[in-house]
Amino acid sequence: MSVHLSDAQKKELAEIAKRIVRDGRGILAADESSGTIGKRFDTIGVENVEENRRQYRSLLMSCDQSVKDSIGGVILYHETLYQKDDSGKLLRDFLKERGIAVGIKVDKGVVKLMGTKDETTTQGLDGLGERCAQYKADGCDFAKWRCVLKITDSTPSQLAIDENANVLARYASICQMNGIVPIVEPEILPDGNHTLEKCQEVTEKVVAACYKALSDHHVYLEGTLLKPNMVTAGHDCPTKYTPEQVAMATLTALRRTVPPAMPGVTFLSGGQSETSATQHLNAINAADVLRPWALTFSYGRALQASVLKAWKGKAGNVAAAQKVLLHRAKMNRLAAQGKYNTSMEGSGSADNQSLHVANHQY
Ligand code: 5MM
Repeated sequence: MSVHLSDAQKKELAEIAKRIVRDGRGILAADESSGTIGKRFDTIGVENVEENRRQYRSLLMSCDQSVKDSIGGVILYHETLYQKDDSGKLLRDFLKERGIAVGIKVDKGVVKLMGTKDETTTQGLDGLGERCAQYKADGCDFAKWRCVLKITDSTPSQLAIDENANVLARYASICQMNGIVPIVEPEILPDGNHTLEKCQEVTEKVVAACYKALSDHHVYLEGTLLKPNMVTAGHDCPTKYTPEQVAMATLTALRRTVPPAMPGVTFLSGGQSETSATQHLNAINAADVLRPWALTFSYGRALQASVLKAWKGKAGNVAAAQKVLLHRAKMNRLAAQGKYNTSMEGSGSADNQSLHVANHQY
């Protein structure tokens, strides 16, 4: 007997996806695995132990109610889904109360592809159906799976493009069968000295391959979100491009490859500074071209860098750090509506330091 999503299942998936990106809302990617959050904590001298991770994630989740106007979903790491604040309240319940969708990172990291120049695929399919069913029962609405591709003279190889597209599609189909909206994240790393044009060409190839695979796997596009890189020049490219050039290259690549049935593009920040990530998002939404999807943010570093700096691991700084989070979330919501201007930053804490981590794959 063939397996299909019922109309009710499709309706539920489409509603979750639309709800996350409605009216300029975006996603807080707080799903750093324990190794990755350790790198973030290193920058503020905080020890990477479970208690500090709990304190930090409590700060993020218990932010003022008004955060719901800017954040439609938060992606959690497994550990956080079951953590409680000091009063014994589950952190995920803060999100539920605010009407914010609960997301979960379900991939298990990257592994090398034999015979390639350090290229990778992402693992985690074994037992994914059971894990998704449990996450759904535990209140999750959506999931995230990240694949990584690299630009060099000889990469991404066709093998890496095809393999990563297929594993993303397989993951997406398993999520949907369990009532979970999959975020499809094929990240092309910004490492290298390649031009904006080269990144556009590779992004088009990679995203087109993803949509071919999603179609082959009968994934219901209305019940998915895409989390791509913006099209930017390589980190070491000597030519600098304006936000408008980045916006047009990004929109051109997406308009050529992403079906309008897919409701929302939720960009990763990829090591851009907080202010660049916001400026680029604004330029994308201010461009005078047809944009059939919501174009918003799913930032990790670009929403948290100045929050971490304000917190520094001290209980007395929690309220100040939460204000910083609210501010960054609001700036990005405005950018997702094309209404942001750098003068809105005030004398606040926006960070214009690059957040680039070489070969960011962990
Ligand atoms: C690319 O990383 C994702 C978006 O973060 P940025 O906006 O900082 O680029 C992020 O969600 C990432 O996938 C998580 O931090 C999980 O990473 P690890 O490497 O711990 O799986």
